Amino acid sequence: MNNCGVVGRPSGARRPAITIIGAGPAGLLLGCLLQGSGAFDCTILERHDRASIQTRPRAGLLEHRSVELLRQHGLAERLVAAGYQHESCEFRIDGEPVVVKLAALAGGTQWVWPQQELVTDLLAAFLERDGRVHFEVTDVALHDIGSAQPSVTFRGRDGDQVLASTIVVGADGFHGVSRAAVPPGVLRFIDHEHEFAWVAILAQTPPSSPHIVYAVDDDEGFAGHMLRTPYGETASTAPPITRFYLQCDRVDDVAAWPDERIWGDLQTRLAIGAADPAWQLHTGPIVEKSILRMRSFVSEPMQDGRLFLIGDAAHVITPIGAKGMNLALHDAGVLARALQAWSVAGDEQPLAQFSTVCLRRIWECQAFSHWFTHLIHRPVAGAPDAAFRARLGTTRLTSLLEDEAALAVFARAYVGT
Ligand code: RFL
Repeated sequence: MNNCGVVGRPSGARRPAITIIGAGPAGLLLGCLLQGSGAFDCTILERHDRASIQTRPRAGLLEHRSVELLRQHGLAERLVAAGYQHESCEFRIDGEPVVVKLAALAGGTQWVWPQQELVTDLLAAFLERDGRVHFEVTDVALHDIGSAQPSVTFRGRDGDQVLASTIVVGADGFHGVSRAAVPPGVLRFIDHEHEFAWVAILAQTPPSSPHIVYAVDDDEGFAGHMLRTPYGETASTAPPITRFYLQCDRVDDVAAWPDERIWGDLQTRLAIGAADPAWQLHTGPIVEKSILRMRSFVSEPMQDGRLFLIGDAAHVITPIGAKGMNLALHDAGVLARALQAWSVAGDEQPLAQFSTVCLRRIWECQAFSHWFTHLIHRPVAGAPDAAFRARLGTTRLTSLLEDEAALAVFARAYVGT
């Protein structure tokens, strides 16, 4: 049984007022879908200013099905024109490269489209559809979410304000205020801290390969090369950017990773042996560096009364497999359809089923991401069984890469077809 306190069709001649907390991919897509239908009056509250959400680099890969969702609603124009399709990925096992033709195996492709670009597109579309955004808000608080008349208070440019709402949506990320507004005992939090961590780097340098590269070194661990701008000659005038990841110790501080150490470790772990002696790692100024300790978290259910949680507010996932932003978009799509069924036809069932529908996809992705994380990371050095587990990991990865049927299953889960 879900905690759906939404009963009866929204009353009165006025359109239902939807207050969305957070202008990330989840909140903005929901706002676009609802506002675009003409049946809702949406307001988004965002604690940062417009420029910072439009320039904050995070995710970069959109699944095939996310792009289809955006296309259906006229939100993929710039992404299709300026983003590019990601048709294969490469594994390097102790210097031995293997390219996996994802598009051919999965019947679709992922798209490289940085999160800040998607946020820029969605924000523009939301404003064009007459949605309202309050930027730089503080002191956001949710009230009476168990009643038929919830409200949200906040401090904005015009001082303290109250938004009487029909529905409140928490799209404010993992550290937002919405989840904490649910009374204790209603939601169950399922949490897992992984033994792995990354030094996550953004460097002003062109990609060194046409593919995402997952490199595994039995002794040193994982290194990743993720494209954020196209490989090779392009018409783009944007400065080239590449994301890199290096497996590190969970207790490491970023100070332990000066730039020289980062480039040295990337050289070692990404190196190709005899297969391509000419391959070179492109280097450049490191513009962002952080330690990312891997964590998985799911709230069950994702709703209480008139509050619905979407995106990272309800779940986080390890970045490997690139599912976080895609799950956020999926939640927004499911909630938009449920709210439309409720508003137009008075059908409460899709709203009552919102968490169940989203959680199915979330757990599929959690299972994929957990499996993939363990496949390409190596146990923390010094663990008594490190060598044993490292050999198991490499054997599993090699077996996968040699099995066409298993690779097709992997590719469909990875690409999201
Ligand atoms: P977001 O993007 O965190 O947006 C939440 C918004 O809410 C605002 N906010 C508040 N506003 C008002 N009042 C408050 N009290 C507020 N508290 C917060 C915030 O300012 C923000 O604007 O959540 P959303 O929309 O759920 O989107 C989730 C995605 O951002 C996240 O899952 C991904 O970035 C995860 N992720 C990746 N996902 C992918 O699908 N593919 C990837 O390749 C990928 N790479 C990554 C990632 C996340 C990373 N980090 C930094 C955690 C790489 C990295 C390094």
